[in-house]
Amino acid sequence: QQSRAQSVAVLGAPFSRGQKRRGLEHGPKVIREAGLIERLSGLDYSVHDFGDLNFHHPEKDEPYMEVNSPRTVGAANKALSGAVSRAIGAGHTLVMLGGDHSLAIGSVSGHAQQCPDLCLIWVDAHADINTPMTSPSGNLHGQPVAFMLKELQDKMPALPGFSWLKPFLSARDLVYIGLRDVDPGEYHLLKNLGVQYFTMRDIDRLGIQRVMEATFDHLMARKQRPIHLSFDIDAFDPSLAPATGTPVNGGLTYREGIYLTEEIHNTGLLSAMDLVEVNPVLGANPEAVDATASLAVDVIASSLGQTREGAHVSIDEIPVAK
Ligand code: Z70
Ligand code: MN
Ligand code: MN
Repeated sequence: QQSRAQSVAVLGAPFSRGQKRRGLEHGPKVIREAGLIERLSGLDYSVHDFGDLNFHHPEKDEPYMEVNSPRTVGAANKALSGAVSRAIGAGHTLVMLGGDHSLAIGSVSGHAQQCPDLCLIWVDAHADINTPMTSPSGNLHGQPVAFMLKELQDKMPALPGFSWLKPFLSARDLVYIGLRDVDPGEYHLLKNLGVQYFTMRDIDRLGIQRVMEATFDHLMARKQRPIHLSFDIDAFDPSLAPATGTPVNGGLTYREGIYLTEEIHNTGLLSAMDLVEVNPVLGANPEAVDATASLAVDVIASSLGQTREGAHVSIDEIPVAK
């Protein structure tokens, strides 16, 4: 039914300068402490834990126009892009643990270096497609998609720290799921570019099953291609994922999120994924942090083939009675 890659690479990106709050740099640690490596090993993968990247932060990084920390974010993503490209080039399915969502710039671009025909499924409460000129916050974690899209090339200023990056993705190769907090400039861009997106309202109308069918119909209409899944934990309802910086009411249920990732696995095309925006400093108590980190592990395991049906570990035969 599905072709399962034999090896998964896990790469931590302890980085938070794509937004203003502290804590996201501890995301990889709490996701690992929630048992990620053990869970993936239990799925019959050989798991290569590449550890956490060591980011060098430039000392002086003045805002450029309204954008905060451009050199720091640019340099971190350049390093991440290279590491992701090498891991995928070595044949691994890549799991990137954030960190803030600006890291998708490096993760998706590194993936695209190896797989130029990839498509991108962005699961998030937010569209993260602001340009530096439309951004209401100056935070780069609200802008990563704008750096990727070829169609936005002439809308993007030359930001210090980003000269290494060329836009590499077409708007038609992108689908959003879970949107419910879209800025006016973002809405204009989504409509203008004709991006396929499914808001929480669309999930209410259609159900998650038809949303997933429509997602794959859109992306695979002409041919099958590798999938990059960029999963922001704030796509989930804040009752399930409280330890994150920008909770927005009315998010994915647990079952919608797991169905979504099961369907991604069932395509057999998942090539890399990001799990971002888990912020242990923002949990109201340890239980809130544990719940969010444990949810992150469930999302990753489900994307990589853990099933509710129980088929993910095969045994040859029922042991005979002694
Ligand atoms: C807003 C901005 C954002 C995540 C917040 C918010 C973006 N659209 N993304 N939290 N994960 O600042 O651009
Ligand atoms: Mn995001
Ligand atoms: Mn978000």
